[in-house]
Amino acid sequence: MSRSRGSAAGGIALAAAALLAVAAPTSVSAAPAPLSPGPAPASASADTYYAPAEGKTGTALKAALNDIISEQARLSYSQVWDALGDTDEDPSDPDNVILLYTGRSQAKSEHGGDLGDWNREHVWAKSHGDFGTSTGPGTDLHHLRPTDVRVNSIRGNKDFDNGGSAVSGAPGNYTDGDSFEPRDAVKGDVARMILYMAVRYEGEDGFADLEPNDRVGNGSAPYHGRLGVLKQWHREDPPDSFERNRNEVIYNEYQYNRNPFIDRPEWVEAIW
Ligand SMILES: [Ca+2]
Ligand SMILES: [Ca+2]
Ligand SMILES: [Ca+2]
Repeated sequence: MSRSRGSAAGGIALAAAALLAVAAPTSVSAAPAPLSPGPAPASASADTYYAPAEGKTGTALKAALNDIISEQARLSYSQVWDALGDTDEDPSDPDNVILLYTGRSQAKSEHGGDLGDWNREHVWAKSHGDFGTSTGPGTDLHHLRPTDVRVNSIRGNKDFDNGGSAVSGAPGNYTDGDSFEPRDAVKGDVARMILYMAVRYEGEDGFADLEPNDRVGNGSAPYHGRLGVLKQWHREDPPDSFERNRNEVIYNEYQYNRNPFIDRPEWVEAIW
């Protein structure tokens, strides 16, 4: 059992604990490693982090990873704006972020709700389990990305699958009435974000048990599809330096937890 989850705590106590975690992140028991200089992909620190999960597979692995990654600080939804400026910073322009679906590099300051702005995309659609934008899964940086306002709206709460018509203004993205296909360069990112959410949220802390399935049209059920396609995308688009860097930034500076499927891609097949 994770030390951050007291069984006697009620909703108010949990909310207070969440606020405390944000206000004083150094109190998180899993002390983050200092920010390492330069690009630092999955490293020795990640190996130590996963020690309790080593050698496990299937549901035992999933349970061990849930315990590990549930030790985290939690942000408010308003804190997510600045955090995304760090996690998704354009490596060649520190004033910009890279948008998930379009790949556009855009000023960090141009966020908001107007056409042409970037906003906060919930890759695990927040209606799938109805977690909204209160502190919890709705503010978990591991599945939040900057996206073009219009493309975010087109994606809506659709499940992920191959196929459909080209999305104008977002080359390589496709959509139809029940699904969305992101561009090739972020297909694996999307898959690993969905699978992170499935392991992190197991029906505790008052939030739904999020799980992948092999369907589209899941609507408001706490499921996200399609698993078979996501696994294929995970294989075809392995973690790159941008994705590994954002995992490090979230771990070192914001939440102090990691996405296991970026660090250990083989664990997707070991669980699903
Ligand atoms: Ca479809
Ligand atoms: Ca990628
Ligand atoms: Ca789950």
